Amino acid sequence: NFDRAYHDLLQRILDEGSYKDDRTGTGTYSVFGHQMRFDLSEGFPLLTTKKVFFKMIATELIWFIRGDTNIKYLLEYNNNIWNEWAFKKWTESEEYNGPDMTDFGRRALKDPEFNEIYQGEMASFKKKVLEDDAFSQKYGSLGDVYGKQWRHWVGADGQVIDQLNDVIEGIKNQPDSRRHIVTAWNPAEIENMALPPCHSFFQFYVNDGILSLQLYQRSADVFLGVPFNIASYALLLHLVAKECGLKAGEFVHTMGDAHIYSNHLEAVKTQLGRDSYQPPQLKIHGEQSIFDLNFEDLEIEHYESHPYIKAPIAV
Ligand code: DHF
Ligand code: TMP
Repeated sequence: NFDRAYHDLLQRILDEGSYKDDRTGTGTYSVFGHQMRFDLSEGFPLLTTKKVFFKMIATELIWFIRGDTNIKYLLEYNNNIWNEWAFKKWTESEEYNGPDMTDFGRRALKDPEFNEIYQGEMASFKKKVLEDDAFSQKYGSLGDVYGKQWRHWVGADGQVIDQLNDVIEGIKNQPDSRRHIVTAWNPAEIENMALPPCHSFFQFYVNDGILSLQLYQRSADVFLGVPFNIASYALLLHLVAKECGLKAGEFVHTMGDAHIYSNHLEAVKTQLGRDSYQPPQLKIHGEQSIFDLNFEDLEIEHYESHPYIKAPIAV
């Protein structure tokens, strides 16, 4: 049962987690080192004890696969999950001359008057990214994040490495290899990223016609980020398995700093009080390659869930 593994992690952090301050100034309870396993033959691991939006997960993954790092693509699907980190770069730039947006994430939570102003600035930022090409090229970009590293890793001599394509060729041609790896953690380019990769490194494993994937996630926001990360990598495993003519096996989710933000505790307790439903099923329509996939080719069937639980994201 997929929700069980997730609830066990939430409960473990509540029982054993130690409190510490963090970069965002919010404070977290955390454990270091945790692993969950999801056998995809049992269904698709979209959590059922709160509603999780598959469309956001799928459009974000397709955006990574396209090698895109600009939020414009996400905004075209009304996907707002990366806005704050592009907005931060914009408001810290020399060209920005609107109201002071220092520490906007935390201020918007405690100051209603500031929140109004922030919402207005964010709305005009989104509009400009969608409508003004020159602006979006400059300020819609998150820098050298996932899509860049997966598809266009630049080596020391300027050679461009397509890690995702290479790993797929590797799985097809030498399934027994122990080198089926994609890494987003490029130390030389961390400083050019809006946020250093959280889901940083993954490896595939083939046995008996079954493909498995293990992810190393260095930092895990267990209430908001992790439900997305589980579904995203489960979807990636399905897509790569299909591409290689293999069956999707296990998604192994290994985490470093697994934390619950102090302002998510109430939400976590609500979720822990709920019983799970049967997991939904993923349908991939058509026979196109993983590199030509559109959101419209994907479908989640029989998704029954408890209601959405809203919680603030730490920026
Ligand atoms: N920062 C932090 N502090 N936690 C994160 O999980 C995180 N994730 C990022 C970027 N920075 C982050 C990228 N992924 C949401 C989910 C994943 C995600 C970013 C945001 C999120 O806000 N989810 C909400 C609403 C989603 C929606 O807009 O519909 C949720 O309740 O799941
Ligand atoms: P950090 O860079 O200081 O670790 O902050 C990143 C935060 O974002 C941290 O709470 C983990 C969270 N996060 C996820 O949990 N999953 C994700 O996919 C992303 C992008 C971030």
